[in-house]
Amino acid sequence: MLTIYSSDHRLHQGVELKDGAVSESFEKPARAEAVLRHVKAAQIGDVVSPTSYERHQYVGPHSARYVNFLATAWDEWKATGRTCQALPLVWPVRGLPSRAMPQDVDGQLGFFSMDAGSPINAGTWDAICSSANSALTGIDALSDGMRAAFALCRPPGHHAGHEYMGGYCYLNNAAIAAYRCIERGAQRVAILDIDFHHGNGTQEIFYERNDVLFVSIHGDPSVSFPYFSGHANEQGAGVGKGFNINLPLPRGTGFDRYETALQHASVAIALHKADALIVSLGGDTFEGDPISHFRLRTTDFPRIGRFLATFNLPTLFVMEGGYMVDEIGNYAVNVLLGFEGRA
Ligand code: SP5
Ligand code: ZN
Repeated sequence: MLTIYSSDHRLHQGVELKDGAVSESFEKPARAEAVLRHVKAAQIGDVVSPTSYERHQYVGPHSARYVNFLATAWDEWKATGRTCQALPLVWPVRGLPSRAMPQDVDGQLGFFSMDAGSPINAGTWDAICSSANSALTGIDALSDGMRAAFALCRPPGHHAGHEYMGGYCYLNNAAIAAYRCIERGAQRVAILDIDFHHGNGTQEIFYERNDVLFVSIHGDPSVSFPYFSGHANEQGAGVGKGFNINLPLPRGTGFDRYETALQHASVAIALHKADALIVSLGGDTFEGDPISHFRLRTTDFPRIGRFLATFNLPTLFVMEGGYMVDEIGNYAVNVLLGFEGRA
């Protein structure tokens, strides 16, 4: 299996509001470095750098004005005289009348975000481009005939919507890869999201489409981030009705219940007759994750990988969350080893 990784992710180091104080984000560079270490130790295959792609490859899943905002926000913020990270402070919630894009960066930060979890600093744009380019390079490898690839993306992507960042995400790497997959000739694509959190951004981007099936197994949004997306009754709209499947699970979910959800997902994926599978792979389903509450154990991860291999599809794994830094590489790579029949 090919792994795509760029050290550019280190250019992005964010802050997060935690228990009322600004501190280092759970989503930090050491995460990707831990995963890379485990990839190398497990000899999972070659590690290559992403190819460069033009910015227009991000447009479609995202709006042009949102991509432009991401590219220019730091300079605009700096021009106001500030050197700290850029964070939103006001959002166009229901009840406020205007949906017009504000002209200054403080307003735009709120306009283009769902939460304050995605700060922007000097290196953010380069890091998020390399992350998206890793997913694009992976899907191109599949389109060229490779069976499987692992895009070791950081920052993650699945909370990023058509026109918003949030939940540590900026560009939706999995969605950008799915668009590219169709551009390269696929008729149908399935995206399976097994990060602990609901992939609200991916859901939004494909909600009205019947060629991209989105299936997500995640913590019940009534008690888990992102709270406002991920319920079972969100099933797609228009021709996309039935092509969005949410499988929310309660606090404390262990492998028994998780496996039942995986089986449910696999029936839907088989029926879709997809040409390729994209897996949004989060390690935050692990029992020790500091911000999540499933109870999967180390030995459960190879079982997930073995299960995914039975779909018999060209498969791109895209790294999403997972915050127990020392262990995250372990479970991500255990899924890949299980997929390859080596664990
Ligand atoms: C990609 C991804 O996994 N994003 C997750 C974003 C979660 N952001 C909200 C974090 C809130 C953590 N609060 C939990 C406190 C537990 N002590
Ligand atoms: Zn997550």
